[in-house]
This record gives sequence, C-alpha cells and structure tokens, in this order.
Amino acid sequence: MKLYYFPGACSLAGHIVLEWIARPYETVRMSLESIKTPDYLAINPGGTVPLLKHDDFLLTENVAILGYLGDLNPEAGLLGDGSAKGRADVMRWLAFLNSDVHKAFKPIFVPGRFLDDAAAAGPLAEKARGHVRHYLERLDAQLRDREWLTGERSVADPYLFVLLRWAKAKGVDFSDLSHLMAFRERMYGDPAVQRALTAEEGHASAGAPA
Ligand SMILES: N[C@@H](CCC(=O)N[C@@H](CS)C(=O)NCC(=O)O)C(=O)O
Repeated sequence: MKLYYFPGACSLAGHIVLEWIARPYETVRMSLESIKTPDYLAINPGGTVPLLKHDDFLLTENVAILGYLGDLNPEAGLLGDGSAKGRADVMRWLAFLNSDVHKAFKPIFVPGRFLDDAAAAGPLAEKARGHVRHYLERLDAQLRDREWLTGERSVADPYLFVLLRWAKAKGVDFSDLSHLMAFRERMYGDPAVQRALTAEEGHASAGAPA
C-alpha cells in the first residue's frame, strides 16, 4: 500500500487514516511540479494527490481512498457502526467536506483558474473566505455536542482537520468557533496525527502551514 502525497495537501487525511489503521504502508512524496510529469500523469491523469497504489490497483479521489481504507480495515471502525445508516452518515460528511468545503478553497489557492485579471484575485479570495467561514460555522454547530463529526471517530475527521489547517494558513479566522478549535487541538494531540505530520513536514506544530 503506497500513498502519493505532498505536504499539507488533502492527501494528509489518508496519511492520518493509514496511521490510525496501523498496518505497514509506504508514502511517495510529490510536489506541485512532480504531479504534472508524464510519469505521474501516466498513473494519475488528473495530476493531483492523493493517489493510492494497492498492488496493481491505482485509486484516485480522496473520498474513494478514505472509503477504501475504511472498508479494508473494518476493525478500525472508521466507517460508522457497520449499519447502512452509520456508513451513510460518514459519507454525508465526507461528501460535504470534499464537494463544498474543499472546493471553496480553490479560488484562494488557484485564482488563475477562475480569472485572468490578477488584480481581481484578492477580492475573489476574500469572497471565498466568506464561503469557507460559512461552512466552518456549520461544522462547528455539528461538533457542539460531539467530539467527532458523526459522534464516533471516522475517516471524515482527518479531512476536516486538513481543511482547518488550510483555513488557518489562508486567513479564515475561526478562533471564535470553540468546538472546531477543540477538535483541532484534539487532532494535534493525537500521536498518530503527529507521526503523519512529522513525516510530511518534519514537525507537528499547530502553526504549520497547510
Ligand atoms: N478531486 C480530487 C481533488 C484532489 C486535489 O484537489 N488535490 C490537490 C491537493 S489538495 C492537488 O493535487 N492540486 C494540484 C492541482 O490541482 O494541480 C480529490 O478529491 O481527491
């Protein structure tokens, strides 16, 4: 099992899940340049991370990878309680994180994909920050009376952690959202999370850039 990642990217979610599962795995460190090389595009035409290689099975898409890791390791209990409803609840949050919250960061990270006028990048990013903040308020409300998004720890939680790191790095203030702040601290306090962060970034400090 091999995870292709670059530091702080959404691939960190799968990296944390691999640590939680605690079975042997390898990682391949990529960069914004190396994910666009012909060799990499030959195995992942999308030119993105994450990519998971399991024997000869090549899997892209974060949601698919997180679901696959959960399905392969049911004893880890990261896809709900085994019921259809439990699994659907995990998928609900994964879908929201991937298709709404993650997407809302794109104009901040890559404004050039949305407009040609570099001068408009600032206002566009500001607008996007508002969208991210709106979503974070919803996530904070979800965590009001639970430690994890679905109540039990699942593969959705490390994805939320990644997005919170991006929010901090990109100036989306959520210091007043106490449930999200507590969640973030819980994740930083987890030795498995620290191992994944240290492997990717050489340290595991809360102030690390996304
Ligand atoms: N739809 C893909 C998107 C993955 C994605 O956006 N990856 C980012 C890093 S978090 C990336 O590789 N960006 C480089 C690029 O888009 O060129 C997924 O959900 O896995």
